Amino acid sequence: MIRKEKLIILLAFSGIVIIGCGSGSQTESRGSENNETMAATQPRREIPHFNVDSAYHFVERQVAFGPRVPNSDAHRQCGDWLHKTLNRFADTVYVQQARVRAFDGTVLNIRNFIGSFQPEKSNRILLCAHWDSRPWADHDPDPANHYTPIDGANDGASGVGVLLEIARLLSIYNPSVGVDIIFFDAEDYGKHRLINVPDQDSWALGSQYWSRNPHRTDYFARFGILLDMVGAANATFRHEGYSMLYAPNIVRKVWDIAHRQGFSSFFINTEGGYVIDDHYYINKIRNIPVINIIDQRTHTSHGFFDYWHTINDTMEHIDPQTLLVVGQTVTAVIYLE
Ligand code: AHN
Ligand code: ZN
Repeated sequence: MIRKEKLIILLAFSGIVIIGCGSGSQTESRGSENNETMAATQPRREIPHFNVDSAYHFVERQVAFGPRVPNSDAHRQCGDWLHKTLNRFADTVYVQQARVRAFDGTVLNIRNFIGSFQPEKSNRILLCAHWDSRPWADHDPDPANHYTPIDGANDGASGVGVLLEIARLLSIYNPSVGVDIIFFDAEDYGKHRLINVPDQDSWALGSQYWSRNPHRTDYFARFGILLDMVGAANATFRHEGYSMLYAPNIVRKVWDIAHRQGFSSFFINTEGGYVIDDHYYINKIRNIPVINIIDQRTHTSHGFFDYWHTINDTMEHIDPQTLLVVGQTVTAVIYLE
């Protein structure tokens, strides 16, 4: 029986605080003292069963904090919970803390959480999602809600919930590759639809920061997968534009595996639009081929699910079936490597 020891390393850089370029500090803790999560010693080729009830519960837990808008209490509390939860499962957890400036001048206190599994391996894959939620429901049909923060049950929490369940599986069964799970902050603080300012690089502030300041210098992963909006009923995952531009072979690999699992009605072989999202900056700045598994629709004006950036992006519109097909597909990708 292998019991992981706990060791906490604090790496806080004090000094001049440069807002905008992002001032930061990093905390690293290794190991876990949870008896339930012992790492296996032998790599496992069999694909473990993705527990969708567990994933659903992880989505619920995040939403229960309230809208996870940067600088809010709910955001801080959810961040603390994510840190604690990731620490139960991962071998090493890094917390990257920074201040970044939003499009409207607001200085945001952000944290990116990185959980590493089998950190000694150089053959690695990267999985990520954003954990913040949007401060404004600027696509709500009712203008009275255009400045109301959203729950982000699908837009944010769904991807994190799926990845936490995968983290739990990784704590039990070792795949042959090393895995890093990153929860990015401040993805959804992008320009408000009704505020007339440039929105150049206003989205994905946490991943932009990480791409310029990775948790380990010269960090590399062979490929990465971003999950965004993976919890709505009847989701359709198409070949997103930047994923095809930067990592077409990874798109094919993942869609093939999804089809082999019987999920071809969700993972459709159709061209999607180009979405500026966390994967775009990792591709552009860090040169790691990262794809986006993102629900894209043709019947809405914005190209996303019906409740996108509305106050109705809530728990009641999360469909476990979608969490399952995405979770089981990504699990298969990892354990087939
Ligand atoms: C743009 O609308 C430019 N990007 C959408 C990225 C996003 C927002 N993902 C979730 N919420
Ligand atoms: Zn969003």
